Amino acid sequence: MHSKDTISRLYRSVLRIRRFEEVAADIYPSDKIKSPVHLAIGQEQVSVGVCDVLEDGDWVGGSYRSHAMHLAKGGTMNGLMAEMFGKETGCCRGKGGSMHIIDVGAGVMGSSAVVGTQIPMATGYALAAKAAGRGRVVAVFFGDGASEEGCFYESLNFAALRKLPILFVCENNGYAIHEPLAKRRARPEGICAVAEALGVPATRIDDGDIFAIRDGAAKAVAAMRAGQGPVLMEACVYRWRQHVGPDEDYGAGYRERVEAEPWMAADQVAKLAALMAPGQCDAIKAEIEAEVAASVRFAEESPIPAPQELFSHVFA
Ligand SMILES: Cc1ncc(C[n+]2csc(CCOP(=O)(O)OP(=O)(O)O)c2C)c(N)n1
Ligand SMILES: [Mg+2]
Repeated sequence: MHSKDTISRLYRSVLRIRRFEEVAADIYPSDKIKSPVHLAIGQEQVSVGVCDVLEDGDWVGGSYRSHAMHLAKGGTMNGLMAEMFGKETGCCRGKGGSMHIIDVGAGVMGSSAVVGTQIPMATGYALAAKAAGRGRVVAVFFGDGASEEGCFYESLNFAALRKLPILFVCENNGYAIHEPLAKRRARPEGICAVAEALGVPATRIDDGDIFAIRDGAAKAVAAMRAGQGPVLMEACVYRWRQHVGPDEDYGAGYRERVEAEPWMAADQVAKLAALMAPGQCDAIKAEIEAEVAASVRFAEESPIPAPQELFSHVFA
């Protein structure tokens, strides 16, 4: 059983991400958002469940599909919306856009558009965290497709060998762009077995349940803080929208809407809402609508970066 506080905190966080992305999707055709968008609508609970058990000094890293991770870890909506608009007030001063989110103050080490590259980078952060000896941990989010990159194996092996405090979170939505797992792996259900073979204990949550994700992460993080080394969590979820872009794509020829329906029926936003008092839900909804609307105004009213900004915060 989870406390009322936990339920309302999780509800607020998943709904906040859902509404941010729905509004961003509505704005997208206007061309005000200056980068491609990869939406996590339907998958928000993975970031929310994991980040719920992280602390301020812990780090997260992710892929191009990382709005949820940023907001769940404590990033501001203003900073993220302005970043998507390419504005100076964005969390990367307009240089990163939707796919390259860095927010050091919120513990977001970065997100990367090159599939899988966040995994070795996060492993390096975990090595640094272990050397610093302050009990900090790292969670790295990546897709099922990324688990087929060579650097996934290298990183897991190194993390297991050095007992690094890193939670590898595989967000398995069953597809790499349009290619289903069964066309890519001889053993589509073998991601955890691969991790175990490399010495990384692994758990699979096959129904996208936010409480199972949160509790699994809590157990893993406690073990990591106690020096027991890395853990892999495979969380099965479903991407409701296109791989990239604001729309649904059930007519695109690679999947049918009927496949999505059980996942939509098990929507975690609705599930959490049903566990709360109606008045409390309405109050949270109203606050979130106001926050999203304010972030759009903030992004619209913010200046575009001055040309000289091109030369700040770059190595060469
Ligand atoms: C190294 C590399 N190879 C290929 C691509 C093209 N690409 C972009 S997203 C993607 C699919 C990745 O799927 P997955 O890891 O499951 O993440 P999801 O998009 O489902 O969240 C591919 C192949 C890329 N960006 N980088
Ligand atoms: Mg995928």
